[in-house]
This record gives sequence, structure tokens and C-alpha cells, in this order.
Amino acid sequence: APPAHCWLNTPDLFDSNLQPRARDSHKGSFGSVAVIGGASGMSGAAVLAARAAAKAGAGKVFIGFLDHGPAYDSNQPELMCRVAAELDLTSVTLVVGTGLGTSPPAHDLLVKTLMTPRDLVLDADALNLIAIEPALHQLVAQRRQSALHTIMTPHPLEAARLLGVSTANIQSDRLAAARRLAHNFNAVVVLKGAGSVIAHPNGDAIINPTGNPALATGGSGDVLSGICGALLAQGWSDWNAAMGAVWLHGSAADLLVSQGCGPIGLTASELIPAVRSVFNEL
Ligand code: NPW
Ligand code: AMP
Ligand code: MG
Repeated sequence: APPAHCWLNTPDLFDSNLQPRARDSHKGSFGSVAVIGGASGMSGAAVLAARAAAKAGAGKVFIGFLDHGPAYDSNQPELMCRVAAELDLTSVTLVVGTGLGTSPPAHDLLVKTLMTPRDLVLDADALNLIAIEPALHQLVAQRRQSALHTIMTPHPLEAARLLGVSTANIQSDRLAAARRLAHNFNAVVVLKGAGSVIAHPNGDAIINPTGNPALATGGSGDVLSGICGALLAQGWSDWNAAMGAVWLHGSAADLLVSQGCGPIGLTASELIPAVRSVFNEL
């Protein structure tokens, strides 16, 4: 095998995707995202991912709540809120796991999405369910053979669950852990945390320099998964979408801290419009 490489993340790595919008473009030009998650008590996680997908440029955004959720998002009524079982998955990019829980219905929804031939972001409880049930590993790993894009976004504890090791073990060699996950699951992996590592199944890896401890707040990972979904929906590869999303997410937090909105007390909701600002400046 050729030697694997490691880079620092900069927009130069994904600027081939930064084309101006064509004058005759329409919402269909920018894809649709469906966020599947939001079990009772964690609806907000799915809402955050969906709002982020919309502000990162997806043409249309749906939420499929696990069982029941709000009829619409009064802060962002353009989101289309459904029950997951009623979503048409045939032409959407899927973001699965934010606030999904690990109940039997959550498991069944995850299996359904893994078997849907659409690009996919796996976060949070989707990762926890995969960690619990090794039979799901193969469903993830075989997707790449069908040219489907897959991004997994574990934080260190989720990565530890997936690899069956301790969080300390993950953190002691983050580059190796991210590469091992990408290899095992045949997917692009974002190992989150200070200096997020993006790993490709071929062994290549990217370390992200943007972001700061303002991001250490509930929901910030849910925002990241929504951005990943939006970039996939806009036609970016999983590799470029992962590096673009992580760079934008961190840069948005850096911008907000420079404006006095952190590091103390930045909320995940506030991150979302800043992601849009940073993206439009690129
Ligand atoms: P500790 O405390 O150090 O032992 P969990 P979750 C560790 C949803 N959410 N470096 C750390 O462990 C999610 O989408 C809903 C080192 C931390 O306590 C999920 O579906 C929200 N360690 C569900 O909740 C907003 C690190 O992991 C533990 C680390 C559960 O997700 C919140 C947490 O992991 C949330 O997003 C790091 N960089 N990062 C909503 N508004 O509805 C994390 N850890 O137990 O998997 O719980 O991440 O909160
Ligand atoms: P989650 O734990 O799923 O909510 O994800 C947290 C998000 O915030 C991930 O994108 C992390 O990379 C990011 N994050 C958390 N803490 C830090 C930190 N100290 N520096 C930079 N990014 C962080
Ligand atoms: Mg999370």
C-alpha cells in the first residue's frame, strides 16, 4: 500500500468545492438533508443538526423524530418536521443519531438508514448502537463498495465504545485511533475533541487547527453533524465534507470568541449563524 499522509486542515484542501452559486441554481441544486434522531427529551439535538444543515446551505431540510416531536420549529419554520417512519428516504442525505437514543425502535431506524443507498452521517447514538451490535459493522463497512459516502463523527467516548477500549486509550494516540476506526468501518471518521482528526480508510489523516473550548457545550457536536450532512447534500465527497465541516465549525467558534461570545457560555444555537458567516466569507 502507498504510504499514508497527514496534513493540517486548511480551506486549500477543499476549495475545489467552493464554487459560486450558478445564477440559475434552485433549491434542488443544493440537495436535501434528513436528520433522524430526537427521541423524547432530546428533540433539540435533531433540531440543532437540522438548523445547522439549513444554514450550511442545504436546499431542503427534514427532521424525522424518533416517535413524536414538535409539528414545526417556530424559530426556523422552513424545517420540515415529521415522524421518522413517515420520511421518504429515497432522495435525501441522511444524518442519523443525534438524540436518537438506543431503544429498539431507534435500532430499527438505524438499520433502515444503513440499508438505504444514500450518503450518510453517523453521529452520537447511531455510533453507540453500532458499538453495541457488531452485526451492524458490516452494514457500515460495505457501503463504500457501492460508492456511498459515509462520515462517522465520534467524540472520544463514542470512539472508545466503537473500538472496545477506554477513552484514555483513544486520547493517548488520537491519530492512530481515528485511522483504526476509518479502516475498520471503511468510512471517513472525524474523531472530535481539541484538534479533531479526520481519517480516511486509505490511512490519510488531517488534523484540524480551528475551534476552541467554547465548543465544549451540549449540542455542538449535533451542529457539526448537520454541517457534514449539508456539504454532502451539496455534492461534496465524504472526505472533503468532513474537513470542510470541521474547519467551518471550529472557525465559527473562533469568530464568536473574538466577538466576546465565549469561551464561557457560547451555546450551540449561536454557533449556527456564525457557521453561515464563515462559510460565505470563504
Ligand atoms: P467524562 O465526563 O470525561 O467521563 P455520552 P452525550 C466524554 C444527545 N444530546 N474528551 C465525557 O466523558 C446526543 O446527540 C442532546 C474527553 C463526556 O461526559 C446523544 O444522542 C442534546 N472525553 C446523547 O445526547 C444536547 C470526552 O463523553 C461524555 C470528550 C448523548 O450524548 C446534548 C459524554 O458522552 C447532546 O448532544 C472529549 N473531547 N467529549 C439536546 N439538546 O437534545 C466527550 N467526552 O455519554 O455519549 O453523552 O455526548 O451527551
Ligand atoms: P459533542 O461532544 O458530540 O457535542 O461534540 C463536541 C464538539 O465540540 C466536537 O466538534 C468537538 O471537536 C468540539 N470541541 C469540544 N471541546 C473542544 C475543545 N476544547 N477544542 C476544540 N473543539 C472542541
Ligand atoms: Mg455528540
